[in-house]
Amino acid sequence: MYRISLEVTMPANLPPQYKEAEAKLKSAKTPEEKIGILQEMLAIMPKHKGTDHLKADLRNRISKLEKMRASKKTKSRSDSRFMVEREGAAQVAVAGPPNCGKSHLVQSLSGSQVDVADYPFTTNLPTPRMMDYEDISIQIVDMPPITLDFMEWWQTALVRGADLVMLVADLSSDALLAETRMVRERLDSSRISLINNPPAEKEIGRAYKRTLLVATNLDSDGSPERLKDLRKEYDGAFPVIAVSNATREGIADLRGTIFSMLEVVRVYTKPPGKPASMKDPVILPKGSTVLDAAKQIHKDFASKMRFTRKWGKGAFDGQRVEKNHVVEDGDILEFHI
Ligand SMILES: Nc1nc2c(ncn2[C@@H]2O[C@H](COP(=O)(O)OP(=O)(O)OP(=O)(O)O)[C@@H](O)[C@H]2O)c(=O)[nH]1
Ligand SMILES: [Mg+2]
Repeated sequence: MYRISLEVTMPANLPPQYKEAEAKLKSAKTPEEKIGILQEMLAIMPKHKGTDHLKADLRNRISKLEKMRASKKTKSRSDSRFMVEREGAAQVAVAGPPNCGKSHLVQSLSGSQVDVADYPFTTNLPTPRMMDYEDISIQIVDMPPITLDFMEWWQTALVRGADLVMLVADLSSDALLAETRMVRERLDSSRISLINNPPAEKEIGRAYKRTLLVATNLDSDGSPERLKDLRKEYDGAFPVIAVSNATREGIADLRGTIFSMLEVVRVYTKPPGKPASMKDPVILPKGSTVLDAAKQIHKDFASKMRFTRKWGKGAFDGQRVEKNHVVEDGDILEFHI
């Protein structure tokens, strides 16, 4: 039987949100719930030397809880239903009010079946599906609806950890503006801001998540007027894309928008003198360098690298590039070690 201590000595300068999270931790029951709260506490912690010790302690407790989860597989099976293992190039969380077409949208994007029904709260567990985009795949995670008084603890953790949020609004609903505000308000009370560009000053412990607003039911009566209202409220705040899950209008464009909003680049590698492997590119954040790409392939690679040749944008074929050269989507790199 493992016992995890919940007591920690606190440096004096921790924000009040930390205390709140710590209080929640005391009443948390499952390891998954505790891991979620500990991760939140780590995010809240100010970054300075005085908190190094406490951070290490939190990480240690997270890893003990994770081990505990792994060793108690049968017992924790019901709880592991709430955890989503990341897969593919990125993870997108789907948030929205009840019955707005979230699951149908995930089905349209992924081509695989999801529970869709004409009543609220059809989805009650995280449901990951893979969406193909050109030569990569992106994980889209369907979730239960969010209302002012309904959001599970694990939904907060999932949104916080996602690379992008798809906020879904229903163009067949007269209440779409109020519903969308409600979802944002609920997330906001869990210290999650849906944004397009990160603010200059960030609040400690608050997650700022890039968001794409997807309006479903473009095929419904009155959708043009409601879309106009939605754009009026959100243009400039988030990109707004309208789709129909019934006619599939807008779905192909949405795939491209999701990829571009992830702000990642795909880099391919080739051994000297051989053709490049155009499968399974390395996925890196935009602005990454040749050195970042090398590090991702192998930790020894970066230190042993003598020089690199590149095929791609902004270089002639096979041009030697420096370690700090910024790579572009589609570049092929040939590392010489
Ligand atoms: N005509 C039309 N119907 C849609 C569209 N999107 C969703 N629907 C229908 O709306 C109903 C609700 O869709 P779901 O995808 O289950 O909604 P949800 O947001 O996942 O609902 P919860 O999981 O209960 O929150 C279903 O009957 C869908 O077929 C659309 O773009 N056009
Ligand atoms: Mg659903």
